[in-house]
Amino acid sequence: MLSRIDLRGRVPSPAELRAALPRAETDVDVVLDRVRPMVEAVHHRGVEAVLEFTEQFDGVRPRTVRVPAAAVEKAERDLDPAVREALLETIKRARLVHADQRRTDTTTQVVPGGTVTERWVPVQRVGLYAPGGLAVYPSSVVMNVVPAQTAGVESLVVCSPPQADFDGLPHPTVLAACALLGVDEVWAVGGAQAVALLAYGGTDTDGAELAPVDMVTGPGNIYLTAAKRLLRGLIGIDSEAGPTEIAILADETADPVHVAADLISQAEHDTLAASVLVTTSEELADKVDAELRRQVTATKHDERVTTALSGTQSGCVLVSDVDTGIKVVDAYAAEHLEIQTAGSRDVAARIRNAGAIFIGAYSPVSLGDYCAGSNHVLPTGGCARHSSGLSVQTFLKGIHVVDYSADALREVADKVIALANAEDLPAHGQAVAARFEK
Ligand code: HSO
Ligand code: ZN
Repeated sequence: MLSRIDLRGRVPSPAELRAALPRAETDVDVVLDRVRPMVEAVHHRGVEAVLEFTEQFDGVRPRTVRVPAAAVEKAERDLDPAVREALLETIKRARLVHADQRRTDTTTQVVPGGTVTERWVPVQRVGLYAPGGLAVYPSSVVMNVVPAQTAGVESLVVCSPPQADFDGLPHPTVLAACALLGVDEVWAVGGAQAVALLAYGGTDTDGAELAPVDMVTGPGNIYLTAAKRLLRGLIGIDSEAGPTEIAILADETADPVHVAADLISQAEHDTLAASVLVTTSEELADKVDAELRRQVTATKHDERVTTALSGTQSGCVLVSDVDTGIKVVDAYAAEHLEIQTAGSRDVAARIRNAGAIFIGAYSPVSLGDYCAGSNHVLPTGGCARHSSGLSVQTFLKGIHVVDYSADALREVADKVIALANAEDLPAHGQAVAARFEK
């Protein structure tokens, strides 16, 4: 089922590995030209343009783009009790973990009378995106809202596309999740037009104002990602989310039933999702293949899963030993990495590149998707080489606060003047010298 790459007997270089390893191709560039005029239209014509795109892409025209408070409250009242309990547990665990991420300000005394403080300040207003359509993820509302709230973001707005089946409102479980989190500003808008509306702000059909945001986070389709790329700078963004990925580093001690189930779990998201097994054991690889065939027939989204597993972005890599396996998964830099080997904690400690790591037989990615307390908005497409998942830190900015006395400045004045002259910027030096001239 999974195509095989046999690297046994070789230790390929990182560059060779990058070329050899499967990866989904999602080229945001190709849709930029289509998205640019949409962003412009929303910039100039606001909600009127938003509603035109909404009718075109979502097949529905909401009466107001802002979701009435009564609809958010009703969605919470109508929520299935088991889902409510599960969401509350997810929120509780996520809050527990994210509370520990809060940074404290640090003050460094550089010289007597001269200090630099790094002050962490939350972004003031943030727009959080929750996808709709094929993917309706109330869990992602939690994963975006909790770190933002924990960081102290003052003003939060959630956007999610209106659904024709729900009278032009976003999906009710998304609305209910907002209510449970205490978010009352929700707008029924999706895709590229959502990012543009958040960035520029606008006036609703009934006169309600959407104030522009400073930052937009949350996963979405390729058009939303293109809009984020176009508007980055005017607004801050999280990393560009691509199709989900799971890599599993396993040896002969791994249980093929678990390995297959976990590979299928993420393949369920998308036909472009990537499920990659890296193993030292050919026997395990064979057993996982047999298990995949057995389990796929029993799974609900079997067609989507089969397409994802047999796509070129998925595969099984055979390696001679765990050391080479570590090199392979480091080069791949998966969004989610499971370690199912002997001594899995020690192996995990040696990993450099992964969005999140799941250790041993009882930490599957699905746990992290919902109830581990960790965040599930994670870097994809190899971005885990340089970026982190969503955290409290995403919503904080560090400000350096410089506080020097006259004596402390005098002591270093000649150094500032020397460097300013070396850069042919003498007025910089003069700004210091002027303070000590009579
Ligand atoms: N695995 C997805 C998140 C998710 N899974 C939401 C289920 N719902 C990306 O980390
Ligand atoms: Zn998932």
